[in-house]
Amino acid sequence: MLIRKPPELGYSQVTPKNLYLNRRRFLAASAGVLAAGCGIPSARAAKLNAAKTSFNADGEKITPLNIATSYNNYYEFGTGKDEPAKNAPKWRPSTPWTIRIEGEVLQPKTLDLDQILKLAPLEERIYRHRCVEAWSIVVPWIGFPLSALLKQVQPTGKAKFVAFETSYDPKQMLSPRQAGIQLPYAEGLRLDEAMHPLALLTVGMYGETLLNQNGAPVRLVVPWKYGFKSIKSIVRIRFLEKQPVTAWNQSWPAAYGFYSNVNPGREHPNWSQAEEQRLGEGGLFSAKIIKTQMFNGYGEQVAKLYAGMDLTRNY
Ligand SMILES: Nc1nc2c(c(=O)[nH]1)N[C@H]1C(S)=C(S)[C@@H](COP(=O)(O)O)O[C@H]1N2
Ligand SMILES: [Mo]
Repeated sequence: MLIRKPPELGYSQVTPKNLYLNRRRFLAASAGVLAAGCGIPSARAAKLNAAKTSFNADGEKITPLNIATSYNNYYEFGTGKDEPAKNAPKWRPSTPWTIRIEGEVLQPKTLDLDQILKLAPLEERIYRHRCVEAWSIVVPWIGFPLSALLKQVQPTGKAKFVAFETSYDPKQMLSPRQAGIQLPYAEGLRLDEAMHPLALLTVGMYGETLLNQNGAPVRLVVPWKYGFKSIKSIVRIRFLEKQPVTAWNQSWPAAYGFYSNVNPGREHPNWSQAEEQRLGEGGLFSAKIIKTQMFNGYGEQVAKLYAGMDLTRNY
């Protein structure tokens, strides 16, 4: 009989038992206790297995981990690209981490991470990630469709939008004045966008739990929209009848629309969106310039959400 050694097991052979075990390890790490005796404190990542599924950015190189974890935006921890990686690791996410889901729903709920992780199997998805500031990365995220969480509460017939909010601790984070945007950080999606299978509720990247600077312990990734829609460290979700106020839209509506679908044809007031710098390619400390794709290359999946809409007006 052929006996496979563990290292030969591919993603497709990861069993529900593996996922369960890794969930437990994930919870141990996120709860701030030392994980399985290996001395992994909560600010560090712990291993997280997931099955690789569809929707992967085909043929594109994955951005080196050190770039994706050290060059990004998390304004609560500083407005410079290197500041989240410097300042966020000191932050201690509250334990247990909970998400409150309320608003236009029949059954409001507060779920902790343990309950959330039981809702659906974890998947690894390699997504293109395009910041409105015209840099991009390709990241193997780990999570499951946001819809699996949203289905837990029954939206009323009035619910048309979903609003998301990041945790905010003024003692450990910048003030709104220092950050230049309203805090708590807020984002939103139309209900059908939020239910789209590409919208990922994300708990890990590169095979491990999220680091604080990337939005630990749980964030959104909405790959067909500019990066700022992918809100980090979520504590509250509200179903609403009206379009919610969102942080960047509120600070500069002419530049940052509610939809903010990646659109090379619609310029930011200060720069073109036709091209992007793909970080980590083209040599050390440089980047490859590539053409930006409509909907960040996910048009085949999402264009139908916007049928009949003028995307220059609804930017
Ligand atoms: N709470 C919060 N979420 C946030 C941000 C932020 O400042 N605060 N920045 C956004 C922006 S502009 C981008 S490009 C991504 C960058 O981080 P990532 O590379 O980990 O996705 O996070 C998004 N989510
Ligand atoms: Mo961004």
